[in-house]
Amino acid sequence: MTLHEHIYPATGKSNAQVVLAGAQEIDQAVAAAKVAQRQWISLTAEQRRDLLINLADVVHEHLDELAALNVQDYAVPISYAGNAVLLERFLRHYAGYIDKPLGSSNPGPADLNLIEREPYGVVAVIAPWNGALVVAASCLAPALAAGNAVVFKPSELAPLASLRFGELCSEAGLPPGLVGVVPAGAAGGDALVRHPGIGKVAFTGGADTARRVLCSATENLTPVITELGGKSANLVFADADLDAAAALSAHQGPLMQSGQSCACASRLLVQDGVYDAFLEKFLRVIGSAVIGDPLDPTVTFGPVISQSAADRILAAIDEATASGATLLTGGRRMNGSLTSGFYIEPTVLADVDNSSAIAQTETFGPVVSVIRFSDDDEAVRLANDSVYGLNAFIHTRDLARAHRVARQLESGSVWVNTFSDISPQGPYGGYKHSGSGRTGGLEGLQEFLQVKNIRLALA
Ligand code: TXE
Repeated sequence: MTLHEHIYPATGKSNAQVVLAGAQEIDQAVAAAKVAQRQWISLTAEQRRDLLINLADVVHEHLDELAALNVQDYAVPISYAGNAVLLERFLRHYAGYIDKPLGSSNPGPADLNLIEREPYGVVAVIAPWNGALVVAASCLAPALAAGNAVVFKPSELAPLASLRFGELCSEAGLPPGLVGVVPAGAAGGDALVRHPGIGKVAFTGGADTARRVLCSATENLTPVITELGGKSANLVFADADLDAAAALSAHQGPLMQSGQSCACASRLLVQDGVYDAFLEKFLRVIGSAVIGDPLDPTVTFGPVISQSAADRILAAIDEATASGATLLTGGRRMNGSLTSGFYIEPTVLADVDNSSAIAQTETFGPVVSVIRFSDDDEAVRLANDSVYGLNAFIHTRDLARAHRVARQLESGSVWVNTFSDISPQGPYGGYKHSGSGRTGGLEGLQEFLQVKNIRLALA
């Protein structure tokens, strides 16, 4: 294990010391999880259901505390306190599956043909820094509901809310070790993926890291589901409600979590006829963002995660303008009282070529690239011209067009006249380099169940 200084992005100063797990601590967590899983699966379905509901109740009682820890984790404004609420919703949703029939039987020629669904045993859930509680919701909740134990590894950059959640699991009465929270960096994460006691890995993070995870998982042929990055296209058609589209696009683009979201609508495609009118509204909404202390409930825009992230994002902006993009707003590190934090102005670039680096690479910061299009076919072509395929957004009053375009977009989720309001009722996940597998819905539960076919001769 190692001691890690956690840096608070709003001040650039340490706000906690965290013990990061090494291979030994990972091995201990997996061993404890194996014992706990046997206890867990020996309970009745009603007992497991009631324990998950109990955990949801305990999370509900601590929403404010978890929201405050989320701020300490990655300086997301307290006004965006949705992560813990989502965790409670997913826990309640998946608790509801536990005592419901998931198996089935098929007519066989002369035998009893049973299809049963069984847990993997111990599941490793690896979370990114920008939403550990969201990943606890989308991956840890269904894994538990499916009868697994979970070793949960939050990022070294944002371990605090997850550590508290681990304590709440004990308070809720879950068997000790059933949820093992082990903050760690790449080394601890790799030890977890390689561990022979892990039955399945649910990885959420960047595509480059996913490649390393998939390679390591081959050591034991451990199955992996991945929820990765995005470069989501946001299509504004001429018939859209421009005021609503501007507000949604600003929120889903540079403002929400300062653009540090896999669902960030970072490529804004605007139809020719409304280009100027829409941009004026869009820039006005961005200009109304309240930038400041994330603990101030009126603040809607905070810093990026680290000094290195700030440097990376500013370099990407400079490279884009050097390549011909026009800077419409932003593009600089904030100064004044915000200088010590990693604050970058909300940034909008126009005249962006869709084949350029800024349009093809996940920036993961408050930067949106604006691209014009003339008709539906060009909008679809531009939107699909990306290695990513996580989200796409459509703004139009013509729902026949919305459905026609949605069917052509190469992305796992399409949002029409709304923002990415992830919920437990719908499967969420990516096409192409945005990952495989789904979280949410019945699909999200089945990711953590193995299918067994039992044939019993009755004659
Ligand atoms: O990812 P990283 P970050 C994506 C988002 C962006 C990334 C940002 O689009 O690409 O996540 O999060 C651990 N073996 N999503 O910077 O660096 C690391 O410690 C095992 C998509 O954290 O890939 C961290 O816990 N683990 C998502 C985790 O991997 C390793 C929504 C991710 O780290 C490792 C949110 C290794 N070799 C963000 N190296 C969605 N699609 O829903 C690092 N880690």
